[in-house]
Amino acid sequence: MKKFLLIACLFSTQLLFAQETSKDKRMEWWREARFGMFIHWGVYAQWAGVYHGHQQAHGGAEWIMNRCKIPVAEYQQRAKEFNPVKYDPDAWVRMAKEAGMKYIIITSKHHDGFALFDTKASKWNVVDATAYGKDLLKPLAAACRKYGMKLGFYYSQAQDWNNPGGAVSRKLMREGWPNPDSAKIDAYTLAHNGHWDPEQETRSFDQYIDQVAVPEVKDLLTNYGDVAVLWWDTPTHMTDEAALKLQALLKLQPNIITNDRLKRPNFPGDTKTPEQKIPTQSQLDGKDWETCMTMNGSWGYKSWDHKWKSTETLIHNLVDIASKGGNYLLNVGPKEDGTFPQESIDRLKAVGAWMKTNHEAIYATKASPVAPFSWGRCTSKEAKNNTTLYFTVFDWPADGKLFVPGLKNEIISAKLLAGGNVKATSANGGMAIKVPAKAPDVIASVIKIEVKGEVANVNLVAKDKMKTGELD
Ligand code: FHN
Repeated sequence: MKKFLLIACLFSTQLLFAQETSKDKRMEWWREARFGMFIHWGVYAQWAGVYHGHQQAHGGAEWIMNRCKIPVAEYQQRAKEFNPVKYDPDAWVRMAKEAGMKYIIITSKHHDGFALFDTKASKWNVVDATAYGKDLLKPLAAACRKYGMKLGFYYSQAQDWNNPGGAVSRKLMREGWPNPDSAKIDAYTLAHNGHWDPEQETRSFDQYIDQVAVPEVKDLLTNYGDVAVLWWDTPTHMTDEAALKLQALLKLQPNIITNDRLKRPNFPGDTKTPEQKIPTQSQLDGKDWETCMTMNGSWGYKSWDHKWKSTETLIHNLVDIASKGGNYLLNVGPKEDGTFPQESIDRLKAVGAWMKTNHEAIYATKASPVAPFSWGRCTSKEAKNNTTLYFTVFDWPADGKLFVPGLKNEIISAKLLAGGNVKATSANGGMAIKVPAKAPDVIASVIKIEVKGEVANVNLVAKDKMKTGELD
């Protein structure tokens, strides 16, 4: 008996090891990528955050149908005019590539249920329901193949406000516009699981899963070549049964990576997904993670949101995330006509210019092994028994002096990625770096330092839990 248990134990350990190894293989490109583009696009771009002259009071513009309680027929009527004649997927992919991004995740279907692709599962798709009448994802997949860009699909598996039976996260009327019938509408949504239109309830959730979500995900995983990522979102009312049906489809793409939003907590997927925030050092537990973030305050295009993050913030975020071993999935919300907002284009270009000089400090790096310090961030790479450390300086020192406490490895070389040498010496139980008076880049300058041997990682403990999706 003892012998049997030992063999069973050995076998299961080996199985676990094999699973982990194959996960490592699948995750290889993703762990090296560090930077991707999120795209939130759909017919909601037609409203751009304005309903009958009212600025949507809360939430991203992609939520306008729910927040403003737009009736199904009215929403679909306007969608008939959706005609993004300036859509140029080749240009989109080039912009992502030039920004230094290695993958794109696009909303194939957001919570309004509108499919950006051709499907027989529902008429609520770009081919059947809009003036445009053509699959939007096919040419994007072709452009991604052309430029060696990985492509992943976001799919709202549970929430669907147009396909009957889809779940709804209940929001109050006042979060949309000051509708005089607010009290009546809120009472209705309370009694109807968040739904505001009887059209949404002519089918059960299980029927919706079987008749819409499952066949649509099957279409996505069959008709677009390699799909790098399936990005689930908001597991509102998800059941194990539904999650298992969707998960089973993933075998159509054996190398696919999935996130942790299919159903909580028992379908953890491959990646954690902190939203609009960068985890603190104490929340890191060795699991793969990706921060998704908007460039202004909205995922979908919102004409009146002008709170754009500065290029400096975006670059610092990217570096901060890489220094903690995560990926940055930065969002663009294209306009109704298919173009990117100019503010997004400008920022992508500026980040790309920085990446041109400094990408080495981002791609294929590992988290910082040294204790956090105030003047910047560190990423690392191991090579031939030695370690390369990249110190990205956010606050260039007026006196030309930087200090890394605790780093005692013998120093092999030190230089600036922008060109030019710096002097690094071991001193006072750490490493002292003497830099030129002027920063090569006012936003962030990278010092590359090679040291002998491994650098012991002092940042391993996860004391706090990482918070991920916003609505779960
Ligand atoms: O409700 C969505 C939201 O519109 C957006 O798609 C984000 C992106 O992570 N996810 C949900 C909120 O967690």
